[in-house]
Amino acid sequence: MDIVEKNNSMNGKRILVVGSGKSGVGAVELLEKVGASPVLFDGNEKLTREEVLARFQDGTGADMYFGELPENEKDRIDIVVISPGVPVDLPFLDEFRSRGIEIWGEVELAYVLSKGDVLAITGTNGKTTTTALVGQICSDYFSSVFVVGNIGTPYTSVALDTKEDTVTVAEISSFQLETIHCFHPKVSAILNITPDHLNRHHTMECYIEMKERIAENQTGDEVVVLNYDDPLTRDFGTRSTARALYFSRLESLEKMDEALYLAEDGVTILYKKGTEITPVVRTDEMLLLGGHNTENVMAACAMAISYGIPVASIAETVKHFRAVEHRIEFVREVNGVAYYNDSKGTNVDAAIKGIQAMNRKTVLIGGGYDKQSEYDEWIEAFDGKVTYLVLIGQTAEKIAECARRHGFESIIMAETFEEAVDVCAKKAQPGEAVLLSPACASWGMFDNYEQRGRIFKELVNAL
Ligand code: UMA
Repeated sequence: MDIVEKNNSMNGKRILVVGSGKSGVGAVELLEKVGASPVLFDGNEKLTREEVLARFQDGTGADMYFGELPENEKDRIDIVVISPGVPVDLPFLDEFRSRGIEIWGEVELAYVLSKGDVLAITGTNGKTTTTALVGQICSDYFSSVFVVGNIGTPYTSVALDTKEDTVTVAEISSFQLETIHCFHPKVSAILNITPDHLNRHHTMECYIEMKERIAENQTGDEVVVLNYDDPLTRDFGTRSTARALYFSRLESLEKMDEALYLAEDGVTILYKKGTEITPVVRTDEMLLLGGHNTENVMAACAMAISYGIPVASIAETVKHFRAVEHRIEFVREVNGVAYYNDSKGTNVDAAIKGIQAMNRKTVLIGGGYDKQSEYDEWIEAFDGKVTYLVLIGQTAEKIAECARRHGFESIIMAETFEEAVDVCAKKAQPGEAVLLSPACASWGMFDNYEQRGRIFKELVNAL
């Protein structure tokens, strides 16, 4: 089907869009542009037409219903397009199904109305970083690139701007994969699969099945990039219709015909094809830190190589690519000390990843709002790397007590955030790092973690 036919097939159709968030607004705007008659429905009865209208850049003539969808409206609908946050098993969707009406996701709608190739990424963790990186690699090499999906920009919002030579890089969640039909990436990736969103998908089997759908329309000459270190994604490679291209951070895959893995030096990412082995980039040249980011970079490189982008161009982008804001984000180097903003480390698990990612001695800023967490595992993860723990906020005393219980005594209490950054600058030696990764929410001192991270960067930039 070419784009004109696809557009025409929407023309004059009455399409129910469910959910009035970003995806719903994107879908309605797109449908109006292709001559369809969208009807917007949101289950939240508290919403008003004015409130929802304000979310549209150029207004909309769409009929809107909140809370309840009138029976007579149900009879007039040709297709239903749902937002990712809308569960597929809602009873009113079953009613449409029993009438033979198709339920599409917003991603499916965007896909059928788009041109060019799609590179799609899913996985439980690392999707956003990998998507942003693949997007940057593509933007540095091709002229027309869009980065869309779960990362925050609805795919529908760019669909009509795509051309035959456009590359659309899409972060696709399991929610979005539940409602695809034709969606067919040229190259796809599943980074890892660990339990998540089980309230929505009910069982782990269903969650895995949804993730695997990313490759269901791909053919044997197209590539699905898979993590060899994850038993679930490794297993999928033996069943997928697409050709599996594995990457591994933990094992040498030199016996495979084509794969990405680390060289014996532990830092050089290699790409092997046939008898040829090409060094792609060294992890110690990258601004992205941590084992999890090495995996994200390997996946991004594998996708880009499969899509025909030269290794030299990929390596150049990877070396300069900064983390997504507030996630172990490199800020700057001052007097030989590297400053990192991990304000997104709002809980113990995330903060453990933060300190584990540091490859040198670190002065660590922690503390904040008290969520009644226990900090033992975090302190244990310091692993001799933390030279000083600088504490702020409501939890400072509780964390200090916990640290002392674990034999960690190099604690400095700071009254203000400014004082904390100041003391870090004084204590950190050249060659060391300063890391803001507080293991606590920001409330009490800041509006949210974004504000905390931004103020940290301002203070660091003023040093
Ligand atoms: N709604 C209903 N009925 C329901 C459930 C929700 O009408 O049964 C309505 C709500 O009242 C609300 C609207 O749907 O008005 C919200 O729709 P949505 O939850 O799909 O949110 P969007 O604003 O459209 O954002 C979605 C993604 N949200 C979810 O998947 C929950 C965003 O991912 C994504 O960035 C955006 O589309 C653009 O593609 C966010 C997310 O949390 C970041 N994703 C999950 C994750 O990353 O873990 C999957």
